[in-house]
Amino acid sequence: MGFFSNIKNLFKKKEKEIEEVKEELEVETIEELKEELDNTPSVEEDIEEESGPLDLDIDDDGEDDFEENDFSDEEVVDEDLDIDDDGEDDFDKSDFEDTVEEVKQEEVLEKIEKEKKSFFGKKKNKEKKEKVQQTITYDKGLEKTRKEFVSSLSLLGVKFTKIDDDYFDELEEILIKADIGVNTVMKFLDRLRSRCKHENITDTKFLNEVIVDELFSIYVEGESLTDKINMAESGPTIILMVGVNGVGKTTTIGKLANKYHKQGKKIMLIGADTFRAGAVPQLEEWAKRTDSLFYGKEETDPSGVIYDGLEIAKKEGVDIVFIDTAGRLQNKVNLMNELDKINRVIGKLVPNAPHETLLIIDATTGQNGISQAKAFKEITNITGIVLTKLDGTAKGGIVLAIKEEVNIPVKFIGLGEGLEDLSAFDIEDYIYGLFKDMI
Ligand SMILES: Nc1nc2c(ncn2[C@@H]2O[C@H](COP(=O)(O)OP(=O)(O)OP(=O)(O)O)[C@@H](O)[C@H]2O)c(=O)[nH]1
Ligand SMILES: [Mg+2]
Repeated sequence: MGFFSNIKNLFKKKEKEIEEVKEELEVETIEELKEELDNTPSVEEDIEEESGPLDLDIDDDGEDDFEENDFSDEEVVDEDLDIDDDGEDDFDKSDFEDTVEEVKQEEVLEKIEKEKKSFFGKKKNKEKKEKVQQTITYDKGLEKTRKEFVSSLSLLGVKFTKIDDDYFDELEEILIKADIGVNTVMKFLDRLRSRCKHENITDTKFLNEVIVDELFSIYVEGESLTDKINMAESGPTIILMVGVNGVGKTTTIGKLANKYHKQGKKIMLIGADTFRAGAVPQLEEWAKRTDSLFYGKEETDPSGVIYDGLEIAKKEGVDIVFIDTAGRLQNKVNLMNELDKINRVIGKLVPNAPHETLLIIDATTGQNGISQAKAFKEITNITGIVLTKLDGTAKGGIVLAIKEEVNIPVKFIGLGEGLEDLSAFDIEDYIYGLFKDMI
């Protein structure tokens, strides 16, 4: 049995979540739902708006770091709850006052309980909405790949009723066309063949679910499902963005700045693409749109710009710094030297930084993107990949090829040009987005 032997349940769960939120927001179509959700503030923004600023410390570990004294600190602590503890029944005025205090204290505790419940209720509901928002972003963004994939596979199912070598040959072609990568496809077909044999599957109409299941067992094999961003324990988190020109580095920085700004983080963007004319003002524009601090300079040494920028970031108490670099790979040695120098400067100013070096890959470039990933991996320590423009390609299978051939986690995917069109990579939503019409 593969990893997602319960793939049907996964799909049902996703559909139920979508239906529930659609009902709650009283919208009919997925398009309306997407619009509605894109305009909804994040959990933190919303709760802060309603209850005044709370130090809720909802961080990226997804856990509720909830503390009682997050609520009504003053009411609880400032009350002088001087209940005497001699244990005797000497009733006098001060005892009566004590009883009043006890009642008061109970009321306060009750109030805290209530607020806590309503807070968690709201937070849970919000989280559900955010989850659904992500699912439908994937749904829309992977539409092209899905349509191509599903229609090819249905045609194949019509053409062949029995599984034979010709069937496998045509299946191989379809998978390679989706840019899953030759090695991955070969490995996958071997597993599929052996599973058909073992489970005695001969009819193609039973195969769709097995195909989905096996494809994703390849992805998740031996790996944890989440690919979180490594945040600094103290001081600023430094995220370096690299990649060849035009892949979407600057746009992705804008989207990430928006995402983290909405979570209440103080963001700074450093424009160290000193090479291409217009690159620095382009990033500055994103800084304005996302309320981020900005530092950048054109036609100078990128390491110097980063040095000055990081000094400011430290002084200003910035939480996350994104550094935009120039995308040039004409000369591997030059690029390697430059990235080495950049890394040295960053490490000197902020120990253990950069905390992430994200390589941006344009999904529409297919196998070329895989070669870029391999080349960059040799040059510098890439900690994650952002796969952009998945909305513009029918080759969404590239996620699997990256996993198989490069073995660097895909951390985010770009699914459109807008500020909200970026999602943390989520294998379940990815499967759903690719195959929901097939199961
Ligand atoms: N459809 C779509 N377009 C995207 C996505 N990400 C970026 N783009 C577009 O890709 C183009 C290039 O994006 P940039 O962010 O300027 O790319 P860059 O890597 O910074 O480019 P250089 O600075 O020239 O190296 C822009 O038109 C973006 O709007 C995406 O996820 N989907
Ligand atoms: Mg750029």
